[in-house]
Amino acid sequence: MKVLITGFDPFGGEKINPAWEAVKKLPEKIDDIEVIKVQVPTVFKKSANELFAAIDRVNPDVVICVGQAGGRFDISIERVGINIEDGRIPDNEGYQPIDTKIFEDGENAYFSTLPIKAIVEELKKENIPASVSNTAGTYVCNHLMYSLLYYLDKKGLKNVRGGFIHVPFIPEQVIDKKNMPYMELSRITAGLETAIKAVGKYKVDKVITGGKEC
Ligand code: PCA
Repeated sequence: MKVLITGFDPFGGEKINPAWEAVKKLPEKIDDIEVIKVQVPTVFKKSANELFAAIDRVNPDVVICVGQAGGRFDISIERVGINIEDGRIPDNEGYQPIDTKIFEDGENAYFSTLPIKAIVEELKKENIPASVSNTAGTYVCNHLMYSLLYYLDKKGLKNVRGGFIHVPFIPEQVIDKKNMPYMELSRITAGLETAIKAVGKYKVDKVITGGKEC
C-alpha cells in the first residue's frame, strides 16, 4: 500500500507549520506501507494543483492531507469538505476569496473516504486526544480536502481513499499566546503514524459513536 501524505507550509504569521513538521518526521515505511511526503503551499488553487500533480506522479492507494488547526486541542479527523471558500485572512500569495465556489461543477460537499471513526479509536488507544471533526473550515485546508475528493471522484479513482487531518499548535508556537492548547510534535507524529496504520487495517470504517451535539 502507498500512502501520499501532505503538510502545509507556515501561514498567518507562524514560523513553522506543525502539520509539515510532523509529516516530515514520519518514516518512509510503516510496516509494509510506503509513505510519500509532499509539502504544499498555503495558497488556495496552487495547493490543490500541486496535490493533483503528486497524485498523478505517485499513484497512491491513500491520500491524507494534514493541516494546522490552531486553537484545537486534539488531532481532528475531518468528515467533510465543502464547496466554498471564505478566507478570514489572505493566503500566502495574498488571495482572499469571499463566498466563492471551489469547483462550479462539483458537489456541494464530499465526505472523507478514510475510516475516520476507526482512526479516532486507534489514536485514543494510544492515549492521543482525537475526535471526528465536522468542519475543516472555509480556508485553504477545506479547499485542499474538497479538491482532493473532487479530483478522485472526477477522475474515477474509486479505489483511492482520501481525507484530511487537522493537528494542534506545538509548544514553541504558544509561548506568547494565552490559554492556547498545544500538543508535543512527537505526539502529533506518533498520531499520524497510528492514523496511517489504521487506514491500512480498516478498509471499511467502524460503526461506533463519535458524533457531537451543537
Ligand atoms: N491550516 C489552514 C491552512 C493551512 C493550514 O495548515 C486551514 O486550516 O485552513
